[in-house]
Amino acid sequence: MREVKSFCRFCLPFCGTTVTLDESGKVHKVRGDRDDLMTKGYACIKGLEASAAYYAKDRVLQPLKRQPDGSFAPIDLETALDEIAGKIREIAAQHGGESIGGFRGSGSLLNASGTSMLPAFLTALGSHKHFTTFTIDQSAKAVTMGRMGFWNAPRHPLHDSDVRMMFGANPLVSLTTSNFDMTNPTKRMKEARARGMKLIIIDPRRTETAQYADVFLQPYPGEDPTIAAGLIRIILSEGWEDADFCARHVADMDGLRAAVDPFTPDYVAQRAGVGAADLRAAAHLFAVECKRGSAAAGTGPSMSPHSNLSDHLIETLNVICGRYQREGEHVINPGVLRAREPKRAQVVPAGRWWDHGFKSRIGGYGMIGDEMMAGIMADEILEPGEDRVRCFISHGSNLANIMPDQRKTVRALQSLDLLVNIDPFMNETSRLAHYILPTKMGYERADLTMFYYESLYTQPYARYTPAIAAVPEGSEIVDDWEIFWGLAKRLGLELTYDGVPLDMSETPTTDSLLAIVARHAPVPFEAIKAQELGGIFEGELQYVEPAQEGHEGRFSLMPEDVRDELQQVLAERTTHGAYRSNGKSFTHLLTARRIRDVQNSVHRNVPAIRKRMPFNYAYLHPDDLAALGVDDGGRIEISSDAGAIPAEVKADETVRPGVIQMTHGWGSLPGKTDYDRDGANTGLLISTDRDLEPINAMPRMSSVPVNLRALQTGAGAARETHARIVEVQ
Ligand SMILES: Nc1nc2c(c(=O)[nH]1)N[C@H]1C(S)=C(S)[C@@H](COP(=O)(O)OP(=O)(O)OC[C@H]3O[C@@H](n4cnc5c(=O)[nH]c(N)nc54)[C@H](O)[C@@H]3O)O[C@H]1N2
Ligand SMILES: Nc1nc2c(c(=O)[nH]1)N[C@H]1C(S)=C(S)[C@@H](COP(=O)(O)OP(=O)(O)OC[C@H]3O[C@@H](n4cnc5c(=O)[nH]c(N)nc54)[C@H](O)[C@@H]3O)O[C@H]1N2
Ligand code: SF4
Ligand SMILES: [Mo]
Repeated sequence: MREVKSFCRFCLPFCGTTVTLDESGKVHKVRGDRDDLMTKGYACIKGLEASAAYYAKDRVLQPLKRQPDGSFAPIDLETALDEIAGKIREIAAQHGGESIGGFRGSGSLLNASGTSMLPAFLTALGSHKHFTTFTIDQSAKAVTMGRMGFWNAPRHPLHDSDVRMMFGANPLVSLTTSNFDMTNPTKRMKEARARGMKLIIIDPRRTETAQYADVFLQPYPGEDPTIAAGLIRIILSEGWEDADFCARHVADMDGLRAAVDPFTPDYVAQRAGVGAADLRAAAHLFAVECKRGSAAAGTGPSMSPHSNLSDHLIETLNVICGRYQREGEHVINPGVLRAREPKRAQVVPAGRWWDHGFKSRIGGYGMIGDEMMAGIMADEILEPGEDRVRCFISHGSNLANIMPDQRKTVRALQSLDLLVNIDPFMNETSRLAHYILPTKMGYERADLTMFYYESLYTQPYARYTPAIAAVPEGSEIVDDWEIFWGLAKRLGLELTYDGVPLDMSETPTTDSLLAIVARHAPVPFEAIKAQELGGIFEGELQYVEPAQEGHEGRFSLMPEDVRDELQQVLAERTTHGAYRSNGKSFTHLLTARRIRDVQNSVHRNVPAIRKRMPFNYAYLHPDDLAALGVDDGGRIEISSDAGAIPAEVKADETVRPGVIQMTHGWGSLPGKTDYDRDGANTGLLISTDRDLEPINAMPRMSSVPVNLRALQTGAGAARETHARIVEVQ
C-alpha cells in the first residue's frame, strides 16, 4: 500500500485528497488532505467512497455494442470507432452536419482535457446542435448579462464583503453557488461570520445555509420576482440606493422605479407569504447597514417560472447598490488558466447575443455562446424535418435520467439512428445507447482543476494531478479525448480545440492537451505541474482600470421584455393551496433540492450511500403529513399536469408547509422502474411541451404545481400500493 496526493474529480471543489493505493494501483481508500491549499482536509462521503464507485458492479470496462435483441456485447474500441465513424459519415452525407448533435453533462464539464472535444467535433462537422446542462441550470445569468449589460470588473469579493444575499441556493450542501466559497463552505461560513459578515437567505426551506442567516425569508417558491421587485422598491423609495453609481451607469432608473412601484411591502408580503417587516429588514441590512457584498440566485429561482426575470431583478439589487469593484481595486482572482483580460470600471452594454446568428427551427430559439437550448433538445430529435437530429453523442451526461420531461427525452433517444454514450457506467442512458464507450475515472487520468469554474475560487488557484491509479485489470478504457480524436481522424476532420487548431497528423497526449488548456497561465504549464499541491498563481497583480475614454455603455435595468414580464407577474392571480396550471388545480408546489449523498444521478451505486439514502425521499412539513394522514415513512403519489410518481415521505420541519421537495437523478427508465430499488424520477412531472421560458427555453423544474395522495399502507394494502406504484411509473 502507498499513499499519493491528488484531488477528487466528482464535483466542483475538487477537494484535495490522500489516496491509498494497493500494489496493483487500485484505489483502496481516500481521505481529505489537510495540506490542501483550498479544501484543507474537507471531503464528503461521495469522495471518501471513491473506491466503491470506481469498482462498482455497473462500471463498464470495455466498449459495448447493442445487439438486435437489446443486449450488449463487447466490441474492441477501434472497431467501435470504425463503425460509429462510418454511420456518422453516412448520416452527415445524407442529411447534412446539422443532423449530428451532442450534449455535455457534468462528467464532461469536470474533465479538463476532454470537455473541449465535443464542441470541436460538432463544429468541424458543421453542426450547431451542441447542448450542455447549462441551459437546464442557471443560464438565466447569461440572459441577465445579455439584457442588462454587465460591469466589466467583478462583484465585491467575498473576503471583504460585509453581506451576502442568496435566493434559493444552499452552498453548504451543494458546494457550488457562485456567490459563496465552494471549498469547505461550512468552515468558510464560520470564518466569514466570525469577521462579521451578514447573511440574508431567501428559501422556502430553512436550509443548512440558512442556519447562519441574519435575515431569513421563507416564502412560497416561485415568488422571487415579487420579492426582488419588492426589495428594489423599498431601496429606491427610501433613497438607499447608490445614487451616484446609478446616475453614472444606469440608463433607465425612471423605468425601473415605475415598473416596481406596484410591488409594495404589503403586496409582496401577502403574495410571497413573508413578513413585511422582514422584507424591510432584508433591504435595510443589504443596502444601508452593509456597503459591500452582492445578491445572487442559485437553482431555486433559476428552475422556477419567470427564472430569467428573477435573475434580472436579483442582479438589479447589485446594480442599484453599486456592488461592483471600482477603479483601482485589486482583482483578487483574475484567473489562472483562462486568458486574462483587463477589468475596467465600466458597463458592457446589453448584447442580446441570441438575437443574432443561428436560430433553431424549434420555437426560433437562438444560441447562448456556442450552445443551443437543452429544453428543446428532445424536439430537435423528434420533430420531422431534413435537419432533424439523427445521431447523438452524449458526453458525461445521464440524459435519460436527468433531463426534464423524462418520457419525451427517452422517446427521443430511442428514435435516434445512432446514440453513442461516452460514460464509465451502465446507467439509464447507456441502456438506450447503440454504443457505450467507457472512459477512465478521475484518479486514473491526468487532469487540471476545471478552467470553466476557476472564477468561483476566492484566489487564483490551479492544480495539476498526474494519473495516480491504474485502470481496472483487463479493461479497455481510454481518456475521453481519445474517443473524439479517433472519430475525427477517421472522418478527416480538423479540430479546433479550446480555440487552438490541432495538428491532426500528430496524436496528442493528455498532457499536451492540458498544456493547451493552461497556455494563458502566468507561469508555464511545467511550473504548475511541478507543484504537487497546486498553487496560488498570482502573476502580476491585477487592478481595476479606469473606464475607456468616451465610454458610454450603461445598464438597461428595465428593457421592454423585462417590463412586460413583470407586468405579467403582477397580473397573475395566485391562490396558495389552489394553484392553477394548464387548466387544472393543485394543492402543493414541488421544488428541487440537492442532497449531500449523491451528485445528480451519480453515486446511487455506492452501498454506503444507499444505506443512508435508499431512495429520493419527498420532504414535507409534519403539518402537511398530518393533513394528508400519512406518517413519516409512508408513501404518497405526487401528480402534476405532466405525470405522476410515487414517493416515500420524510417529515422535515425545515420545509415550508405547502411545499414538497424531492431531489432529481433517481428512478430508472419509464416502465422499468422499481421504486424500492430505484426511487422515482422527478423529470416525469415536468413537461417541455409548454412552460418554457423565453430566450433560453428553461423548463419549469421547480415550483411545479402538484397534488398529493396517500398510498395505502398497513396490513393487506402493501400489494395494492405496489401495484399503484408500478402503474404510476
Ligand atoms: N451534494 C450535491 N451537490 C451538488 C449537486 C448534487 O446533486 N449533490 N448538484 C450540483 C449542481 S448540478 C448544481 S447546478 C448545484 C446547485 O446548487 P444550489 O443552487 O445551491 O442547489 P440546492 O442545494 O438544490 O439549493 C437550491 C435551493 O433552492 C430552494 N428553492 C427551490 N425553489 C425555490 C424558489 O422558487 N425560490 C427560492 N428562493 N428558493 C427555492 C431549495 O429549497 C434549495 O434550498 O449543486 C451542485 N452540487
Ligand atoms: N428534475 C430536475 N432535473 C434536473 C435538475 C433538477 O434540479 N431537477 N438539475 C439539472 C442540473 S442543474 C444539472 S447540471 C443536470 C445534471 O445532469 P448530468 O450532468 O447529466 O448529471 P449526472 O448525473 O451528474 O451525470 C454525469 C454523468 O457523467 C458520468 N461521468 C463521470 N465522470 C466522467 C468522465 O470522466 N467522463 C465521462 N465521459 N463521463 C463521466 C457519470 O457516470 C454520469 O453518468 O441535471 C439537471 N436535471
Ligand atoms: S465529491 Fe465530495 S470530496 Fe469529491 S470534490 Fe465533491 S465535495 Fe469534494
Ligand atoms: Mo447543475
